[in-house]
Amino acid sequence: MTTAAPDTTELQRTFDDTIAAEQRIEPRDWMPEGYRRTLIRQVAQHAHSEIIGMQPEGVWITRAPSLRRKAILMAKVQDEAGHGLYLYSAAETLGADRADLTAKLIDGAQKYSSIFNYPTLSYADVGVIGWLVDGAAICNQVPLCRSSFGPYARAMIRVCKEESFHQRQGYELLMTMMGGTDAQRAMVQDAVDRWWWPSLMMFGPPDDRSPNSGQSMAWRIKRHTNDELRQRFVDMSVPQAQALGVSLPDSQLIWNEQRKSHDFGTPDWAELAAVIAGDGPCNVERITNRRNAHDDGAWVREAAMAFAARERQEAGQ
Ligand code: FAQ
Repeated sequence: MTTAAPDTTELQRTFDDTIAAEQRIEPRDWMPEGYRRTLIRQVAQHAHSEIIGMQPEGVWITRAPSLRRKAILMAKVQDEAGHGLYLYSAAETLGADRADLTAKLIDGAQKYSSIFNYPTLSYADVGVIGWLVDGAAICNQVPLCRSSFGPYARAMIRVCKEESFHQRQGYELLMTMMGGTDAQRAMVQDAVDRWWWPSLMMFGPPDDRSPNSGQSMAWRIKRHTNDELRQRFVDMSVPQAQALGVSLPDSQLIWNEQRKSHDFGTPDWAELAAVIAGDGPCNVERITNRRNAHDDGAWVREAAMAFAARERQEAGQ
């Protein structure tokens, strides 16, 4: 018996109508190969970012200044692991293989966010990562809760709830330090000076150099362009910096009454390109740590596979 080849014109029309009606594409629905590839690329990069993103703050767990700070930081870093796992699961619903994604991260075939290639030099960095890096992540990810692919959008809802806790803990830590000694205030300002520009770069290249934005917006995977979200982040951060009592390291940052937004300087796009290409201050360290952790965990994966095989065998008997 032969089955008729599916009519892709009809399938494409149903897909386009679903997107136009602001409904969700689900894993079993037909989707164009480009849509599937784009999502696997973005969701995998996002998952890798969460997993690599555990490292800059993770190194401070043993050096946290109090039991309370240690408990908060441990919870936050564990949350990032959880986010990575939801996102790898979302990528699996698109047909990606988890082991293959991990191999691509370790081999450098897939990217992760540039921001995690900068060093954390003092405990104030933990606060500034919470405030600025999680703040930027929220700004980027809240619109992704309306992304057209169901599992990604649903994962984002939970991720964003947890990221807001992360942002608040960072801000609260900075508030505490700003109410402390001159040396503590100087640590906070130094951390802000180092993390401000890399945080702006998290949103990606400017729109006229963002090859993926147009198609991703048309497919409603992305809901805003990189520059729109960067602007939103700057506008959100300026009053927070004022309340905190820190200055942002940008001499061109000024309120524009006409645009009802802040004008700001241009991030160093050459630096972003270099960090993405592997030449950031900590790229080698981050990937080496990830590779070692993967190798060290080989026996756990083998044991889990052997256990699952035995359970299957026993269930079949
Ligand atoms: N870093 O054409 P576009 C977090 C790449 S999670 C590295 O504009 P697109 C939580 C881009 O992939 C942070 N690569 O690309 C946390 C593309 O390369 P490709 C991660 C970057 O996809 C907090 C090329 O440049 N968040 O922080 C970067 O339309 C604290 C051209 O760019 C997400 O992944 C970059 N910054 O827009 C954890 C959110 N920017 O693949 C621990 C989801 C661009 O063509 C502690 N992702 N590239 O070879 C997105 O929203 C988008 O993928 C963008 C990039 C906006 C990142």
